[in-house]
Amino acid sequence: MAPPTIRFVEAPTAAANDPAAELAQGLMSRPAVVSPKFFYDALGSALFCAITELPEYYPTRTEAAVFDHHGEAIAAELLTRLGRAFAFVDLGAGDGAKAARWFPLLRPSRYIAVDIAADFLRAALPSLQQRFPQLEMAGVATDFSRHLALPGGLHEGPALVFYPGSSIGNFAPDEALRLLCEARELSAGGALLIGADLCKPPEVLEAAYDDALGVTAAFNLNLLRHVNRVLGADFDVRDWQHVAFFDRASSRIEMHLQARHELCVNWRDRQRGFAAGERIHTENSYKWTVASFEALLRDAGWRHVRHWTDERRWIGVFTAQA
Ligand code: AVI
Repeated sequence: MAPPTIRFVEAPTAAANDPAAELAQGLMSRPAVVSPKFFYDALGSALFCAITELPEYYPTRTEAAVFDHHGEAIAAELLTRLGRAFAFVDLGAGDGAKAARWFPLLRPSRYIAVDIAADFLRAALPSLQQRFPQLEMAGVATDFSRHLALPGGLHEGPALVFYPGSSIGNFAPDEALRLLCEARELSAGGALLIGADLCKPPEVLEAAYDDALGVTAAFNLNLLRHVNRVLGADFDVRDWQHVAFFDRASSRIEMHLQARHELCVNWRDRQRGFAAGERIHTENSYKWTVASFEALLRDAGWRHVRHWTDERRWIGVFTAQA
């Protein structure tokens, strides 16, 4: 029997409609800021993949180990919470590989891959469909960083919302709360499976975001090339330096780009001067405790929160019921 056809939907959000205007506003603010979503052009996505292979960058392999060691227990807990046929909604799906490891254990009735990168989804889903021909699949290209909702008609009944990779850490706590509330509504009485990066010694964190090979520095600097293309700006990456540090008060890694000398950046009919040492804030990566993340989930209305972790307690994998 031929596999079902894959439905693709592009659902632009108001925030994503004018990336040039968003960039110009961020660059003109003081201090200047650029959203981390501008890391992920084709080269940026490849550099992020390289980061996940670095010895210093523990989150990806640690989460994978928690999934490997506790997969069956996690699946049993989720199936108790879900109870009946459900859709598997994969936030930030990429190539769907992280989700696919759960299909044999959870047997969802439908897979909905959600990602900002439409081309990537279109390229990745057909080979996933070949591996799982019984599973109905849909791809939704949308930027859910400001608002998470799916277009109507994609699924009926409950959904499992899957948000791995500790990407929730790239949201400030109030934004994370908003996203988790929206995820609960989207799940329609279903469940959540999410990974969060936990607090650990600052030197471990700072090495993970400022690695010896300079891959994270390249990832951060490459954002300027992406900005040049989107905005028509004239950033020269050689004028800028990667900076990453742990801010204990806000329990977050901050990444910045710091001007090596006084300079001026131009785009269209505008310009922005930077003093030597002035920074552009490009990313926050919040680190949670098990208790603070469980409290966040409960504040977002999730119930029956449980967690699994690794021996060092570096990554938390949480399940919850809507
Ligand atoms: C995607 N996100 C969870 C990564 C993180 O660890 O915050 C992005 C990243 N930034 C620098 N290295 C990795």
